[in-house]
Amino acid sequence: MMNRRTILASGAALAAGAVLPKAASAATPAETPAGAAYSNRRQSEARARALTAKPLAPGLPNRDYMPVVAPNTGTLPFQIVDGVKVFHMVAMEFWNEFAPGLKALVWGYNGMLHPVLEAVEGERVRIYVTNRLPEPTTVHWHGLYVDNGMDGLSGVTQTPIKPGETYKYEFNLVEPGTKMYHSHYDEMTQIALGMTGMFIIHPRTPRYRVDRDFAIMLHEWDIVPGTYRPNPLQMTDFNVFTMNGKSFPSTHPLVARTGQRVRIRLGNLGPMDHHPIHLHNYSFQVVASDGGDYPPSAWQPETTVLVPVGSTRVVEFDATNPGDWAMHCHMTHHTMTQMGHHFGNMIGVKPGNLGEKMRQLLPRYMTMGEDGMGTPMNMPTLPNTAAMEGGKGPYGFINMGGMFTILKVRDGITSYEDVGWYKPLAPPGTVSQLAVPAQMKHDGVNPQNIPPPIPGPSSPATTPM
Ligand SMILES: [Cu+2]
Repeated sequence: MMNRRTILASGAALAAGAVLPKAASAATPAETPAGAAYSNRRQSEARARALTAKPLAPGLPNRDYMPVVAPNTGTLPFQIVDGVKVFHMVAMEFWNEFAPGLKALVWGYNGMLHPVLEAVEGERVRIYVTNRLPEPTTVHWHGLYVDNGMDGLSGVTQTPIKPGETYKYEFNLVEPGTKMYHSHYDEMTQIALGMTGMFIIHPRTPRYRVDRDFAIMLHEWDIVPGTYRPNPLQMTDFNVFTMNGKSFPSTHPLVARTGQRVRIRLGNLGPMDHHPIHLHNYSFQVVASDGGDYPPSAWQPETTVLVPVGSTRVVEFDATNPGDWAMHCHMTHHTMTQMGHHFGNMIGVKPGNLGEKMRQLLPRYMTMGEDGMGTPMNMPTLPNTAAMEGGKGPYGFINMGGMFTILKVRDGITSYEDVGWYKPLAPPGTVSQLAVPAQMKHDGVNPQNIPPPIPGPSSPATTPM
C-alpha cells in the first residue's frame, strides 16, 4: 500500500517537486492527527476487528438505550437467544391507509410500512427473513458494516429468497448510527411498493442524551385516483407523499415538552425524489447521516435539511418555544395529495358561464383554480381518493397535506399523546389577526396607499374592472 513514506522512498514525489514537512514525512497519514481524521484508519481497523470479535451482551430498551418513537409505524420485536438478538421479518402484502379515504395494497414487513429495527452497538443480531410475496426478495443492510455474504444483494452476494422461503442474516453491529434496510431484488418494484425502513444502532456509550428521539422514513407513491395499487413504473409524477406511510392529516404529531432536547432522524428510500424537510421556528443542528456522527465542529445550523434518496439525516434542537410548529417537505407539490397535475393554468382566467355549459355534459363538473387553490373545493372525487389537502385546523382550513406533520411543544406535559391544538394556550397578543384601523392610522399605514401595478399584456392595470 502506498503511503507518504513509500511515495518518498520511491522518489516519485521528489521528482514531481513535492515538498513535505519533516514531521509528516516521518509518519504514515493515520499516525498524524490530521491524517487520522482524514483517513479514519484506526476506526476502520477497529470496525474490521469487531466484525469477528466476541459480541457484547445484547442491549435492552430503557436500560441500555432510550427507544426511538416512530410515529404511525412500529419497532420490530426481538428475542434474546444464547446472547444473540433475534428478529423475524416477514415480507408481505397488506393494506395501508395513507390518509382518510385512501387505502392501497402495499408491500412491507410484518404488516407495517417502514418498521424500525433497533439495536445496540457491539451486539450480535440474527435476522430471519420470511418471504410471503409473490416474487423473490432479499434484504440489504444500508450503511451497515457486515461480512460480504450478509450484504443482501441478490445475484452478487446471495441467491434470492423465493416465495415461501426463510433466510437467515447474522452479524455483529460494529458501528452505531442511523442506518436503513431495504429490498435489493427487483428494487424498482419492491422499493416503490414500500419495502424500506430504518435500522437504528444505538451507541454503547452515548456522548450525550436527548429527551425525545423520533424516526421518520419519507416515501413517495403514484396511486391513480380510484385505484388500489401504487404504480412502480412511475418515474416522475408521484402524487402521494408520506412520513412513515401516512399523509397529513394522518401523520401523528411529534409531541415534546418545552425545554426538551429533541432528535429527529429522517430517512429517504423513496424511488426518485430528494426531500428538503423544513421545521418552522427552530434552527436545528444537522448532527449525523447514515455515514455516522458528524464531529461537533461540523454541525451545521439549518432550518431545512435536504434528505437525498438513499440517505439519512439526523437533526437536533432544544424545543424552547411552545406551539404547533409545522415540519414538512418544502417542495410544494409534495404537500398535496393526489392532485391532478394535467390541467391548463387557470390562474387569472374569468370562466364566465363555462361551468354551467360543462355541467350540461358532465353533471358534476367544477371549474378549478382561477383564484388559486387555497380554499377547500369540496370537489366530488372518485372512490378511494384522499382529499388533496389537510382539512380542518383551529383557525380554518389547512392547505397542506402529504409530507407534513406538526411538532407540538407544550409546557409541563407528562404524556406524549396528541395534545390537541395550541390555540387555547396562545398568550394574548401573540396571534396574528385583523389589524385595528385606529392603530393602522397611528402607525401611518393606509390600505388605499398601494404602489401602482406594472402594466403587462393582460394585467388588471390595462383591463379596467
Ligand atoms: Cu419532498
